[in-house]
Amino acid sequence: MPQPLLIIGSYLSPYVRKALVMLELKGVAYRIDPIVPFYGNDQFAQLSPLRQVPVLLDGELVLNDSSVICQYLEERYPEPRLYPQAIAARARARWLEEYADSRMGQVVIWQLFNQLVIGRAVWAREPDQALLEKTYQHDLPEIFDYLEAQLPVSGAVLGELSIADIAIASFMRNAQFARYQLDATRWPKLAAFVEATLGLPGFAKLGVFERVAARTPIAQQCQALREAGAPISDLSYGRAEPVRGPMSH
Ligand SMILES: N[C@@H](CCC(=O)N[C@@H](CS)C(=O)NCC(=O)O)C(=O)O
Repeated sequence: MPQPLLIIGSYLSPYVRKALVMLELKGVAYRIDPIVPFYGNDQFAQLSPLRQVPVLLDGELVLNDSSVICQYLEERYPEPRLYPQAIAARARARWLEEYADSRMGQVVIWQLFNQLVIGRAVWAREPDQALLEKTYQHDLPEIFDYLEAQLPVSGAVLGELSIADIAIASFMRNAQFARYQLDATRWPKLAAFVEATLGLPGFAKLGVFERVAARTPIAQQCQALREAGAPISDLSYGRAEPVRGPMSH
């Protein structure tokens, strides 16, 4: 019998979330090895030369990078379509995904979520208050202004649900985990978009496991997630102590 796909990476990573939402929406069976970033063992480093999650294993195939993985899932499981059919809209979707991965990755993940959550939990490091101030006052509003200008009054950013919505909403979810309150009077379209997109069944199902991961100490997460019904793999590429990868801040 063919092995189900394996995703390596934590439920709390927005890059992992992109791939999981694709799998959920397409109804593809998978297993997950929910290692927290930095906790990959030597075998993980061989699969992921940048020591980053997600990694997708499909039989002998090893894929890195969430965008590569999402594109692969789209081509391997075309239904329902999650990249727009029209060439121009498809290119716009890829740009919005890239904007989320790069700029939202830098600000929402490194400058907010990692400062407030990962820095403390993994490295026992206190947040950089000057950086947080710049993030709240300048960098996040600049991102939200841009997204507000891209969004329609309601519905998906490009009219039909696509990788663009999945990517943007995946990063906004981490802002929520960093307890960021989005001002719905200043960014009404973005606030409505976040609520509607994160309420979709794919995101909502994952939300249950995200909350378990968020409240459980790292060493106990696998067990807690298994008990909560997550499709945890038998084998893990995890290790007990964190180690920085070549791309780490
Ligand atoms: N371009 C990569 C970025 C993935 C990424 O930055 N993952 C983070 C977790 S949110 C990670 O593994 N960080 C560990 C590190 O950079 O050392 C992708 O799209 O998959």
